[in-house]
Amino acid sequence: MTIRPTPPRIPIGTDAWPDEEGLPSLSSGTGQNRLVVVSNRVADLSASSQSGGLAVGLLDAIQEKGGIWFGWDGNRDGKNGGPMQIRDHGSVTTVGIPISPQDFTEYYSDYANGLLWPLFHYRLDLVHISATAFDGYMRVNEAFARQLLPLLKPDDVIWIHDYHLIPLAGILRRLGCRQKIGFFLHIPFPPPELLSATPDHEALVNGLLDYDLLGFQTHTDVNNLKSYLAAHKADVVVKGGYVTSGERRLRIGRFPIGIDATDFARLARTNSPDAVLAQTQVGSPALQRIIGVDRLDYSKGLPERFKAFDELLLAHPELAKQVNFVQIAPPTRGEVDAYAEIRAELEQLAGAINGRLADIDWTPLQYICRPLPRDVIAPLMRHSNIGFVTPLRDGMNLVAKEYVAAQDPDDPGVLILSQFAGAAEEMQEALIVNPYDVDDMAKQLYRGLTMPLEERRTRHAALLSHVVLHSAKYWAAAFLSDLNGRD
Ligand code: GDG
Repeated sequence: MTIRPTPPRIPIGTDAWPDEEGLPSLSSGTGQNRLVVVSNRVADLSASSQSGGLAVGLLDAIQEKGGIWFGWDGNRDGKNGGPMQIRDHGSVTTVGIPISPQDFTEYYSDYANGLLWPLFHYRLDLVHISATAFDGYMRVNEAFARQLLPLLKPDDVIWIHDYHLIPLAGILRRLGCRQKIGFFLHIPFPPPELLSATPDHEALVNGLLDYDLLGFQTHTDVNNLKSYLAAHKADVVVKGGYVTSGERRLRIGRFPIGIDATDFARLARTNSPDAVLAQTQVGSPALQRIIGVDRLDYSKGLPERFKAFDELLLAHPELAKQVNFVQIAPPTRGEVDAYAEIRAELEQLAGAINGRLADIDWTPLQYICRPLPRDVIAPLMRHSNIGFVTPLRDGMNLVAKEYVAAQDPDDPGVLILSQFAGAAEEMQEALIVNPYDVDDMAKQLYRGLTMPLEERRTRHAALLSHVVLHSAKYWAAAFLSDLNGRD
């Protein structure tokens, strides 16, 4: 039987910062086996101080046992099967493999980001179907498997991450790999009727069934896979968290990812020169501030968010010069058309709002379309009255958790959170909104800006205790404990 680590009980109160001591040691669940993490991009450990929850949780886990982090080296002009970049960082070795320009286009741009990303975010309107893209996807997964295999030891535990690598376990098994292999999906898993919009749905789900443990962010995701199996796989038996498929028995579970809240709170309290400068530039301390921080992606609901802010100012003209909205949105995946389109739409909306309202001493919407350092973002979050987190669909959304961790418990801001973020399953004390309902989002913005201190404290205390206890470390320990318990 697998025993899940239990988070410690903590006192809940406005002045109590929950204590992480007492969390399960990773060794409680992972035995002495080496951990091999595989993700699309290999982690850049030299930049670990700037990294978020995913890297933190996984790094702790690999460092504890020793192991490998394996993935694409990030260059677009490599040669298939070319030399791997192997780097030792104490007990962790990173292995980066090259991919060719054709593979970059077919595997990464066209299939992973052009088909799977929109499909899994319920955006059938943005899905592009092409047979060459699927071939490229399978080809790169095969290349991952062939280059990983010689590096594996018999007792290794393998943890594969995300939608880029769904078929990897099946290919490894075909090549003779007998190690335990787990898979975690960071993004949503769609309902069966949406998934079946791709001709490859059966191949994708068969690929999932080659794992020993499948981890998802939410109950909704777990139930969507179960519904698919019930509708499309008559030979597969699902009972509780177990799935039997022929000779294979695997487990499906919900493992909501967390952050290192203690570290983020520390960052939020530091006043580095850049952080101070950023705060003075985004307005006088008397202004109330709304903040959004997202990769520039159509799944994040940014146009609706801008419109809600506009609506707030139309409904409450007295807020002129009293509030501003800072949206940080570093662009990603510029090579995919839909990303260029969302960028143009946001520039147009921001221009229209500022063109109508901005004055010499007030810029209502500051849309910052480039990355900022983490030690600038965290203090900005702390000094913002509203964390505005309204994706149209999101696997989890770590920004919601970071915003809560960054707050001063004695005078916290208010989190406004989309009902379609995975985080909403856990963070019901936020103001939960429908990200398509612009009018209601404007009303909730007003409610957040005028919320009494007592209510803010009560909501924040409940959110904070959850975010601290269900940390990145806890997430990794829970998954690996479950995977290791599989026979
Ligand atoms: C995927 C799933 C799931 C953002 N701008 C900057 C910056 N960030 C950081 C945030 C946060 C991270 O990036 C974004 O995390 P999210 O969870 O919001 O979203 P995705 O990148 O889409 O991640 C998501 C996640 O995987 C983990 O499983 O939660 O649902 O889509 O940490 O703070 N960081 C810096 N500069 C920026 O400008 N340094």
